[in-house]
Amino acid sequence: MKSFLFFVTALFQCALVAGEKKPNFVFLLVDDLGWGDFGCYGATFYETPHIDKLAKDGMLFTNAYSACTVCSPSRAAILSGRYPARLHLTDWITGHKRPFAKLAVPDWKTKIDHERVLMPEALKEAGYATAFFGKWHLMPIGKPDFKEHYPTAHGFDVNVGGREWGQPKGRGKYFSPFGMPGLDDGRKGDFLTDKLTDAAVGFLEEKKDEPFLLYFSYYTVHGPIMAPSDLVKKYQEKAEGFENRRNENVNPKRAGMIEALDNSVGRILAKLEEMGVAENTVIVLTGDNGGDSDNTTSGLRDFKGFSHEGAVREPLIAKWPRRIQGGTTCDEPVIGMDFYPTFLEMAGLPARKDEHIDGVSILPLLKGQAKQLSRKKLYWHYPHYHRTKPYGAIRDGDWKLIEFFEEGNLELFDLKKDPLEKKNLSEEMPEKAEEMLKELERWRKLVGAQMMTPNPNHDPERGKGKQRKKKKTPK
Ligand SMILES: [Ca+2]
Repeated sequence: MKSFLFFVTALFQCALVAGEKKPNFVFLLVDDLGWGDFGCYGATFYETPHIDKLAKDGMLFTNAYSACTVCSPSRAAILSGRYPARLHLTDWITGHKRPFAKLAVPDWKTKIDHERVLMPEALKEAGYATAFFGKWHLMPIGKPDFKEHYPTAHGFDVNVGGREWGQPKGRGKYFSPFGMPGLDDGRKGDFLTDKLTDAAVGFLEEKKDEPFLLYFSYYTVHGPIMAPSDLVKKYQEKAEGFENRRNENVNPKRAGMIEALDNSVGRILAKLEEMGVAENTVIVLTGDNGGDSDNTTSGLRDFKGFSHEGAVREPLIAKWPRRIQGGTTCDEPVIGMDFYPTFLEMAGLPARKDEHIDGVSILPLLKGQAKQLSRKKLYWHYPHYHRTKPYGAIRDGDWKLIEFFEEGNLELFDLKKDPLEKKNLSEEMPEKAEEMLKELERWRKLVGAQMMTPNPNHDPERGKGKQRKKKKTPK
């Protein structure tokens, strides 16, 4: 009955916008993308002309966030419009094991389940063709029933490359053979980003008449850091004599990976133009967590797996001709859960607030109708050990508070005056810190966040380092 009512409402909404064709969506999600990885975000060693052009034709965000500092939770948040804490999917699948640490990790979910209507399912219901390319990483490792967990079980008509892997693990890693579902292995030397782009362009060529969601979830620039030899050579030469004034990452292989990504974006944009659908296509480009080293974040503190800005602040660029004014910048904080309601509103579809409960449509920002959202607070919840110790965080306006769960110690930063989080103000401003901590605790209760518990096996000596023994099983 519920779905029937939704269907009727959807029909009504469609009638309202009759005559206006629904926009297509191209969602480009880059793995381990640092805040400083593109020219339009300050990179000078890496070259990203197509992405820079995309920013020139669209809106660039300076305070866009991923919902987590690691892969799987951020991806689940984008697809569901819900905080990882609410989903109980709070770590990369399958997470680090720290059996002797002070706190025990809660019993979290290692998959995105079927309880919710995800963004691709909502668009599919409304007549969209939906296709997934690249990294999925939202299912248990080592389970045989892949069909139950693949992107095709979650609203995508097509899956090219998505499986349980968090990085390319085929025999050639980023080079053929890839060992990925739906992706032909091509020829020796073929590069994964290029091959996935071939498949994405192939999908576009078939979709002239119906609206589509092309969800391109790049494996790049996650390790292993590998790039085509001509690109590596180009950046080896560039590195000689390069004056590294901004402490940029000058790894020629990583630079080559970024250029291959940029070429991929360029090919997709060119195909949309060639097909005559660019005018009616929304393009969004962002990342799932910070870069994997401290020189990929344009100076922001820390990087992937830590608890500071470099782990969660992401490039975000959105283009939609005639609706988003080109060359504009937005400083309002936005987060991964926001894409789902934003896409629905762009498509003239009714909001599904029971689903994307933690996201808000950022369409008013994109259209230049508003400089700010009414939502002022963002939250993070990471009851796990990684490069960071377990923590929770809240951003409220320009203020950010981090709570470390082991000792309960707090860090308070004024991001406007101190964007690099150098000065912890928690002792100087205990009342502000306390007020924000109360709000963080209130939110955790609201979303049913899973909390850590004292670990009965805690052993301070053995709990210090990594506890995993190297497996001897051949692979
Ligand atoms: Ca990632």
